Amino acid sequence: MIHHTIKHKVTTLGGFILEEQRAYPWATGELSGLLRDMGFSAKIINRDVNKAGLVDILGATGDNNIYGEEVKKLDIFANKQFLYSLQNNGECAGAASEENDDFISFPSQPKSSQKYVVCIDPLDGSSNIDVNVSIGTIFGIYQRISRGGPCVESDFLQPGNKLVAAGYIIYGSSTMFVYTTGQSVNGFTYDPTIGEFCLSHPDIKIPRQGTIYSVNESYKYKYAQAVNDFIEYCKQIDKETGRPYSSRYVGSMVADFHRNLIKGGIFLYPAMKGHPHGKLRLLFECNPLSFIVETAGGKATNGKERILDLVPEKLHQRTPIYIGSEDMVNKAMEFLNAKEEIATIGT
Ligand code: AHM
Ligand code: MG
Repeated sequence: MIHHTIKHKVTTLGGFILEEQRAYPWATGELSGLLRDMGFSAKIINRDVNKAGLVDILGATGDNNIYGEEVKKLDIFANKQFLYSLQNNGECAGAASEENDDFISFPSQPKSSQKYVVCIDPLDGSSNIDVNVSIGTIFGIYQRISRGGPCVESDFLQPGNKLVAAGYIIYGSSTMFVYTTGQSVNGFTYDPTIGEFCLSHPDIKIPRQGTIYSVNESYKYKYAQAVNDFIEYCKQIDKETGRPYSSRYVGSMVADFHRNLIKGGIFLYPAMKGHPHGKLRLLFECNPLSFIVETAGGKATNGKERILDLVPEKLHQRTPIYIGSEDMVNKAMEFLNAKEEIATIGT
């Protein structure tokens, strides 16, 4: 007879979500069900991302999304998969996706309270799909405001400080599911041999100060002088503060964010001439990651205000963002506050 020694306890994503729920005696399990479904969809997307080079799912569809950007087939697949799973979950009243013009209201189901709405970027970093570079999913969960019947737009136009949970999945050298309900940030690595996300990064805390800066420097000519001054600061030699910092920019926000969360660093996508609100979307990208970074002890601002306090006016609103280690974000703010021109850039 073969005896296998169990070396240590493995906590799966599903098990962890349940444990977290038990800590709140008043919890009804609806949020837990929603999070578990996100984990299930992540496994399906992971499967297809991994075989993207083998099947005809790879490549552009030729269509443009609502921003005029080319849509890759996997984006569409991921969008359909998450929306399908959310609709069938029964706890979700509706979803807004970066891939759809408008929000979707799910038909009400008997016996379900449909307390939540979800904002999702199903596959972020789409320009990296074809070239085997990390991509990700970002999601945020809110309690709906309207009661009963179909969702209304104001259910989705809530500031990030109202998020009840947020997370991301990174399809990288390994696949990870990282989420928070506002207490702690926990990361789970996918073990394909057992088909489970297993707790690998409990209670993630972002270092107060890091040594990485992430920005697309090729847009230097479009940034405000204050932004370029900060970038220059990152490159200066100064032993005491560990400068020059390392420049790391994947072009997939989830990947850049994840690395900086673990190692410490700052990611910035500033306002640019002609793009006064930058590129990244408040609801689908910036709010969920800001909720995560703050829970992990970091900071996120648009240059003036806390990202989580911004009240969205439209679903696809964009915002400049400075996100990461607290001291580094504060330093960037010092540069921005020193110059008035940031207020008028792009106008
Ligand atoms: P997407 O939603 O179309 O994938 O675009 C978002 C991505 C982010 O993941 C990334 O940080 C950024 O776009 C990179 O943009 P740029 O190529 O302008 O630096
Ligand atoms: Mg995106």
